Amino acid sequence: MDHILSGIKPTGQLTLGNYIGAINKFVKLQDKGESFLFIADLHALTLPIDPEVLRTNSRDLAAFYLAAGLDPNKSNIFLQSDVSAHAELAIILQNYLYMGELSRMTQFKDKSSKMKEEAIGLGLFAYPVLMAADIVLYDSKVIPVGEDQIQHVELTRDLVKRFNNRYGDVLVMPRAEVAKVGARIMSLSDPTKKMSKSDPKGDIYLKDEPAVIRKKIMSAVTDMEAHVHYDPEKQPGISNLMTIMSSLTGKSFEEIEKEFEGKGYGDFKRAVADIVCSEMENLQKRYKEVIESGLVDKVLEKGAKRANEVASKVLERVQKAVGLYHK
Ligand code: AQP
Repeated sequence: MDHILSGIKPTGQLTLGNYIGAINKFVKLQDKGESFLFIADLHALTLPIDPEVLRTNSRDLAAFYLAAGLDPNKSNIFLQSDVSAHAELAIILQNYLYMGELSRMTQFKDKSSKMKEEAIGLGLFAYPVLMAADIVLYDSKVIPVGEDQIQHVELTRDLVKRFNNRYGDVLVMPRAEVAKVGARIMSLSDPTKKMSKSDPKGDIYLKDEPAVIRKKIMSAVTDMEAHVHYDPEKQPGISNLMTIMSSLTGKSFEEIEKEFEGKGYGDFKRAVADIVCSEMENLQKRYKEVIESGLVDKVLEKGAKRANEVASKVLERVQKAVGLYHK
């Protein structure tokens, strides 16, 4: 059975972008192989975060995974920090990725450009090494991610090629699986920017009340064209709302254009708001049930046990390959 691997950082409140671009995809993929879905808490430490906030976000993320429909019997949900092989493998792999490559990573450039040099931790610079370790540790071929993560999977592919050229077929070559629709949900207030939990302007949060969601969608930035048409260059705001609608209903852009032919943006936004609110209401109801059931800790424990089984074997293979002593 193929292994599928992905993770989300518990750095803030989850957004509709995380839901459409990642969580929903995990749910669809869980019948195609054994999934390893981790809560990337070690990555969350690369920028300052309050310990209590990190703990709450981590539990919330696990609860949202379950609420969205991930089945703990098919998907291993676990904390990255519960599987020490992630950190151990990163220490080895850091020798096969280079400073130039790391300094070209978009996420490092974006985040470090807003900081004073003295405040930039080594972890923020070196996080792609840990990410490469995350990716190769489960022998996964399929890495479902949003568009912003392709660069990390590409870097990992370079590393795998480099490592295997030197040591033989030790690591499995991963490939990013990016959805055709919904791989990049944009901010509602600036549709040229990604909806991002670290940049709250224009976000819809999975915990937002329906009235708040409706207000955000009704005031989403659009354009003067006044017809519902998919054109991300000329009509980025409307195209983004169409992407949200299409991702949550399965309707194609053509179907949406036909449905709203001759209608104004107000009607279209109301329809998008109805769909998002209904989806979020159901999700929030299940999230509450999950939290009250006390299931989260059990699921994390079970997930970590299985993840440790698989990861320790891959780590040992790498240790042997590079010459670390093993009987
Ligand atoms: N807007 C988005 N559209 C589609 N997919 C998205 N993802 C994130 N935003 C969108 C996908 O969610 C997964 C987890 O991403 P992440 O944990 O790296 O977090 P983030 O939300 O992308 O991070 P931010 O907003 O930059 O904030 P920080 O760094 O503070 O956590 C990935 O598969 C991603 O593609």
